[in-house]
Amino acid sequence: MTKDKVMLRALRGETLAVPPVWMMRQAGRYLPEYMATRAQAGDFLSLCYNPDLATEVTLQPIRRYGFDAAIMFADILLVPQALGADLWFVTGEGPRLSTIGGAADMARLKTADDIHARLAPIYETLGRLSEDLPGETTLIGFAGAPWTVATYMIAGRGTPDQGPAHALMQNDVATFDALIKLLTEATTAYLLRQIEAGAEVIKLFDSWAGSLSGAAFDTYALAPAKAIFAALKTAHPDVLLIGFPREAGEKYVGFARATGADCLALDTKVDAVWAAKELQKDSCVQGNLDPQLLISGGDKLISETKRICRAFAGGPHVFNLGHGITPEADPENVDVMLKAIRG
Ligand code: 1CP
Repeated sequence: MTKDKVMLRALRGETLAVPPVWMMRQAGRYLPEYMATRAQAGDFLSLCYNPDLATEVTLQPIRRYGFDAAIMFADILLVPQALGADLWFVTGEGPRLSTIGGAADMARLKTADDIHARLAPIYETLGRLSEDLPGETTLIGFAGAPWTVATYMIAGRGTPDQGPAHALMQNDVATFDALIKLLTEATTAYLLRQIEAGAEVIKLFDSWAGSLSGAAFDTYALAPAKAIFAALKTAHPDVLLIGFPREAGEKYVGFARATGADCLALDTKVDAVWAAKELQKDSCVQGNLDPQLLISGGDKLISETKRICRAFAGGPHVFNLGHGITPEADPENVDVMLKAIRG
């Protein structure tokens, strides 16, 4: 009876007395059971590509906290790897990739049709999760949005200001556009398979959307999201879609209507009262709680959690954080947050 899952009801536009709740990065290093399974896998990428262990870490926060949704364990950088980029993780630093600097590098990449063999374990993880999850828990699949994934592929790593990607956009727009087009196609193909494997909701992470402004935002954040969402809805009219143009500021206004997103994920900088007025009339909203509060805890965590619930009580709302929970978070503070939401 998927119709009765609270997460799906909220995403379809229902206003609920108690919002459904899940957390960005809910499977992760703040949980001792995650650290144990990751050690068993050997390293992060081996964990992503092991359906048994990826299923296990996805289920861990559901068992511990009873969240209303589970997000499959994987990473946005698996798509570049499936397209032929080299990918590795440097402990304590983050991801590293082979770089895209021009047409010759683009020519070495595969096409969107070629990604599925490499990504087959991810589809298998989703299949297992749709069998193993409790009946009331919604299964979320995801991908990075083309712009955000392109910033990593161009720089070969995470960057504070996405400088290399902006430079390529300025200096070699043909290569830049070809990369965005390839990523739009590959992301669409990847997400279609995720839905076929059991994902009920798809979240598109545009973590670096905030560094695009004006026409560049419309061309490289809004238009790709619109194209991807349209293809998913055409093939699977019941799928529910979450957009996350992080730090888009005023550009959040109209984003759900323009792209067809059923829900907008809000970063920590968005004012909740403003968002309730300007955004919630068009779609469900989720997010906004500062993940730092799950380190510090205390009365501030409770009052901020309740403030967000109050601000969004008049419309469709899913409780979530404004960005991922950090390794330093105290697992007991998550219980404090849940009690403040659910009473
Ligand atoms: O165990 C570890 O040490 C690895 C840490 C880790 C984890 C737990 C990484 C490396 N990725 C993940 C999992 C992950 N990544 C999930 C799993 C599901 C869940 O939420 O529980 C998801 C949805 C992501 C998405 C992701 N990866 C994003 C978008 C969201 C965001 O955080 O803005 C981004 C930008 C990445 C890239 C990435 N992967 C990992 C790191 C440390 C980073 C950021 C790198 C950087 O910018 O410096």
